[in-house]
Amino acid sequence: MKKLLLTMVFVGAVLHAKDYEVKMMSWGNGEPMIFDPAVLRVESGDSITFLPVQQGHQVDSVKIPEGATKMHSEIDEKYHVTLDKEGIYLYTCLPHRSMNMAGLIQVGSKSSNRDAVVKAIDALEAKATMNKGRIYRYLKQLDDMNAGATQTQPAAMSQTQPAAMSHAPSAGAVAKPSSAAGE
Ligand SMILES: [Cu+2]
Repeated sequence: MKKLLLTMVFVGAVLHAKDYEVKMMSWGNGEPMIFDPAVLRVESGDSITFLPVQQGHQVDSVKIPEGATKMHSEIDEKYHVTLDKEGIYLYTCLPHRSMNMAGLIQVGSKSSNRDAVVKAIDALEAKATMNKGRIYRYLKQLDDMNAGATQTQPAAMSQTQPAAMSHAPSAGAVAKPSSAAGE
């Protein structure tokens, strides 16, 4: 019985992890050279899939939480990454770095590396020749998300939740005791 319970807890934890999709685009939301969505707030253990929906883009981390794994993809690669260190991840598309093609992901509720991220954003914004001010706007969005995180989310926000669990078997179905339980 203990084994069964442990199995159910484990399955529950795996089902909880979500996968988010970020599109890499030359044109999106009326703007050139953009990640969509460019600002995300996820939980530790969640993953992101970067989709090369238009050509010529990739992902490179600029600032990440201490101990986190750097992000790096090839151009036009579909790139999947699991984020398990809490904090803010600032990333960019290297070929379009000077056009402020960048994004922010906060993992968990801690933003302990925010100062380092702001410094890195300052450096990017100082060199930007296009879409100036865009990453500051993203940072503001993230701050707003964090400020609202303790309140009830508006109904419109809930639609941005990915349906990661729709194809997964239910915990009940997986946790059925097998006749081969060796106890
Ligand atoms: Cu790009």
